[in-house]
Amino acid sequence: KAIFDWEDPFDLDGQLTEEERMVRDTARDYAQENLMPRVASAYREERFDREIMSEMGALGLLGPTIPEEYGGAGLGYVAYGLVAREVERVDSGYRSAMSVQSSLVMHPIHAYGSEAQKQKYLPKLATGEIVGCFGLTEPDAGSDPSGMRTRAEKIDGGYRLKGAKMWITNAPIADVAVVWAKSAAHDNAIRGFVLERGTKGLSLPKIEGKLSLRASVTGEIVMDDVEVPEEALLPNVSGLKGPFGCLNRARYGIGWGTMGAAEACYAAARSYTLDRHQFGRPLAANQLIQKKLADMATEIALGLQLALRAGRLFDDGRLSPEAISVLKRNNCGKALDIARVARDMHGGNGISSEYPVMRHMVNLETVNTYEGTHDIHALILGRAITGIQAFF
Ligand code: TGC
Ligand code: FAD
Repeated sequence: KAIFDWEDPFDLDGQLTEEERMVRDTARDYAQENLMPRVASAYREERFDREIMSEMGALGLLGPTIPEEYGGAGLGYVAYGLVAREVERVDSGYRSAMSVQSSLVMHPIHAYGSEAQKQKYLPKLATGEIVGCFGLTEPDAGSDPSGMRTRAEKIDGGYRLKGAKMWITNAPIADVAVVWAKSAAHDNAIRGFVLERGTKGLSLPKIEGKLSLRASVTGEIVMDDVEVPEEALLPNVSGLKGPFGCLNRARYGIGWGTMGAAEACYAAARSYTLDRHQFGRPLAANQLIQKKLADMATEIALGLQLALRAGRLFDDGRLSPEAISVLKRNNCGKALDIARVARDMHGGNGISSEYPVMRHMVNLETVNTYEGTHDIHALILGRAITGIQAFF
């Protein structure tokens, strides 16, 4: 009979192209050899090592779907997802840094920017020479970004921006910020602007004291009458579909990434319960423990097949935003459940930083919230299924 592989029961590996496997192996080797040794102390100290961006850039892991002429690797979305999975197998915070740079900064510049903006920013973002962040959320506009207060007003030769963005991944280390604002000169439509660090009135302070995603740096974008030239405007998109076009890509990547975190928790729970003895036998010899492992294996296998199918549709131009909501919502929720159960299976050791499970668990609380909360994605799906808007 065919052999059951506890790590890959449905032969995901066999469904990948040779190029995709190569990208996956590059990301896995890098993440295990270079990120894993750093993560426990980075998490304890609430530290993000800036050089990680340059290291990822050197391996082609930043903006992998951006064409080679702009410094990207010109790969497909399955390859991008595989990178997210390998990086998040170590920590959701490292995947955050990577996916913000790729999907939320490089993508909008590539999709909506002028040729000059593409030439100026993309090659440096691809190598990690510069870091970007993405400002949509505000203190009073999270799930409902249409309620944003940030304003851009037309001035001679450019725009003046005023407002504040909150909970912004990478902001404190960012050289550039893609910021969304209502523009008076464009009928108050939401428009994108590329702001550069050092511009008068722009500050990017760090948010301290997070209990989740501590190996990722998060901050604010404060715009106190920031004046930018006309060339800072992203010319080729107007309205919420601009930021949402970026979120589609990041949410898709999270669908893969969260499965990496779930796989790490599943593997840790399996190995811990095989090694640890209570009542004279391994914990893994108990039916309750085996059921938990069986549930994890099942949800991970389903989640990965969903992610792969989504990636193939994305590469084919046939993945709807609502299907991305199914992927983001399911895989975040299931990964969070798996991490909570894996934490429990480690007993007291499960709360120690010597084991990865509690770190993954508290990280996934953020991942379940950002890029559209679990319930917001249910409402997006509810609207698509019934045709009835239930947000308000
Ligand atoms: P709605 O009326 O639905 O849409 C407004 C316009 O946008 C278009 N649109 C989309 N276009 C492309 N892709 C999508 N997914 C789209 N969703 C909507 C839509 O067609 C329409 O276009 P047009 O031309 O007709 O104007 O807008 P709404 O205000 O009713 O939206 C409601 C809702 C809940 C769907 C939306 O606001 C939402 O998704 N809220 C969640 C907010 C969110 O996800 N924020 C994420 C912030 S970034 C972040 O968290 C980064 S974390 C990164 C990390 O560290 O990894
Ligand atoms: P709220 O919108 O206030 O939601 C609070 C609760 O109410 C949630 O449970 C939500 O599901 C529920 N809720 C809201 N509306 C409804 C409704 N109509 N019906 C039922 N329930 C509802 N944003 C960026 O722009 N860029 C970034 O780089 C970024 N990085 C982040 C990094 C971290 C660590 C965190 C924590 C957040 C980040 N975010 C970023 C912000 C993130 O996208 C928002 O936190 C998220 O969209 C939720 O918004 P909120 O926090 O304002 O919650």
